[in-house]
Amino acid sequence: MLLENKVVLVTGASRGIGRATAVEAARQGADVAINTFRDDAVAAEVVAEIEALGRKAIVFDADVALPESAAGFVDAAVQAFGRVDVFVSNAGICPFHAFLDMPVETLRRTMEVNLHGAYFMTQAAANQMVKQGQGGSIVAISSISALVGGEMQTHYTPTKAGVHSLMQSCAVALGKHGIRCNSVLPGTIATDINKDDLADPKKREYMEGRIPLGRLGRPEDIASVVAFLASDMAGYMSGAALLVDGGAFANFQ
Ligand code: NAD
Ligand code: RM4
Repeated sequence: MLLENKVVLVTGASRGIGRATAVEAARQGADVAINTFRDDAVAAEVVAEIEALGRKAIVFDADVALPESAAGFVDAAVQAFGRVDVFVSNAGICPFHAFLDMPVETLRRTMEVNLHGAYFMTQAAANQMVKQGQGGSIVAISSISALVGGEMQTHYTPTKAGVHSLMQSCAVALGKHGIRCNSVLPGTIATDINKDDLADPKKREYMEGRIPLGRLGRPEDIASVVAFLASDMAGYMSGAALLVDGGAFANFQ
């Protein structure tokens, strides 16, 4: 029980890594506030999964790209559970597209959801933690894409480098309040975000072949690392980045 009786907030928690993280937090003893965006039926499933583990959950539907969503999510969590101990910034999009004809709107939306959304949400959660005066833990889902480029990801990789950089600066800004800030850099995890991209058997085989552990990641592979970083077991970690990629990044030569 790494997170016994803690209150954990997760953005983009209806699917993929966010959903697995919310459920893992409950398995580790936390009550969980999940942010979702226009995904009501699936959100209800996540709540049911958390309640089946004997913990409480609330859903807050909002677009993380809007600054007002952040205070709304934190307020809803505080109203339901009284405080915020852990905040996980996970919501993200990656509409794969070539560089030379990248539509302005695709670039803008990707930046606003992935980077501005992480900023607004982290700021709101941090303000609540500072008000409580007992520290806290913030974990952002960055990516291996913070370290390497992607032909169809020129709009996306800068947001993931940005999210990691945000955690580093927040670690500096919030250390005096006992708030730890870290990022997790997943490799390729099979979720809806890359379902179409990996539907091409050649691409999938190529990606799997590059991973020393021989398989794509699962959302649970990331959720367990987030739970560790969120917990007191990682009490002296701040400003760090954990690469969770089955060895893919190391496999160059
Ligand atoms: P996913 O598509 O399965 O899940 C994304 C979640 O974010 C969904 O629940 C979706 O509803 C939510 N979301 C999307 N836009 C939102 C918005 N504007 N406001 C609120 N919620 C919103 O994808 P995933 O793979 O689980 O991605 C989660 C995070 O992990 C993303 O930040 C992504 O960049 C990162 N990541 C994924 C991989 C991977 O290979 N899957 C690798 C590295 C990093
Ligand atoms: C990740 C990483 C994965 C890709 C997803 C969409 O950050 O680049 O390989 O599938 O994004």
